[in-house]
Amino acid sequence: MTTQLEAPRLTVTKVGSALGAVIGEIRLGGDLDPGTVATIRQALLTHKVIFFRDQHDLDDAGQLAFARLLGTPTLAHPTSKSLDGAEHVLPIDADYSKANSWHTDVTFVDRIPAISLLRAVTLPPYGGATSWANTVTAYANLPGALQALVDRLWAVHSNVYDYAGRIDETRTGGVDVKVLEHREQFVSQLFETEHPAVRVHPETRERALVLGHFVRRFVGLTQAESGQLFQLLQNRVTNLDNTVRWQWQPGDLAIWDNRATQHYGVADYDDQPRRLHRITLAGDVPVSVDGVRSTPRTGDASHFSSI
Ligand SMILES: O=C(O)CCC(=O)C(=O)O
Ligand SMILES: [Fe+2]
Repeated sequence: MTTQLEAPRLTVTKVGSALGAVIGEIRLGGDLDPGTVATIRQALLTHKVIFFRDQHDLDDAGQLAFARLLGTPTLAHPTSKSLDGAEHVLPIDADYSKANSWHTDVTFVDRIPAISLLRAVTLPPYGGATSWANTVTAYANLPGALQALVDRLWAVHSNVYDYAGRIDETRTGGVDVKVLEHREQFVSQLFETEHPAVRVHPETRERALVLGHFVRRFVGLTQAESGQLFQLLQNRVTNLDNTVRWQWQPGDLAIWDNRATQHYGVADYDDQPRRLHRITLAGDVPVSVDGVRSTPRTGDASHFSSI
């Protein structure tokens, strides 16, 4: 299904029933007119992740200029290093880390980024797709009894999450020093935040599950109980029927609503180079269905993002 929208020639083509659309007939940059920007923004809210092909002229500066039309860029990351000389650009480089675990970006702070923009820079000859899942439909499709449970549930998110598998590799000498340095920097400052398990999206008013790999446990439950409940809910999010998978090509840019999705970088490209550049836009502090805002427990993220 392709829809012709008001802005001249812009096309929006769904790529799956759960989420995702390709926007065609557009050259991205900082010079788009307000009508086109509004159309892109509406497509993002509707489809949750939108894809643009053939943006071969887009560099870091162009990605940033376009990003500014959609919101206020955050620093690249609360703890990880940005690209040299580009404080808003986070390199996602397989040499340092692979995001092959389902997550929403930066949920360990109170001010979770609203939107992420990811641009292909270096792609492997095979593999390396990214998948996204819709956290609004995941909530909507829960039976009423489970909705009632999660509506009142809160979770502690932290940047010190579970990476035991990689530590094991370290013991046997299997991990590169660059990976270890990146990991140390990632956890160089501890952040812990309490978020509601369900947030009300500030623009669409839709209810969305707030989970992903930064969840440490649920408030009031033991670690073991938290693990079981987390798995039940997280399986609802990442069920394949609730996802879309994108095979990157040179010139691609993906934009996702980080308030309504999780994503996963598929690590099926062996040790070939893969690099993408990410910019995140500032987002609100989540609000629960009964109007209570998330609260930081440890760490101050005000340097990272304005609210
Ligand atoms: O490597 C990927 O495909 C996903 C990277 C990621 O998690 C991100 O850009 O936030
Ligand atoms: Fe991510």
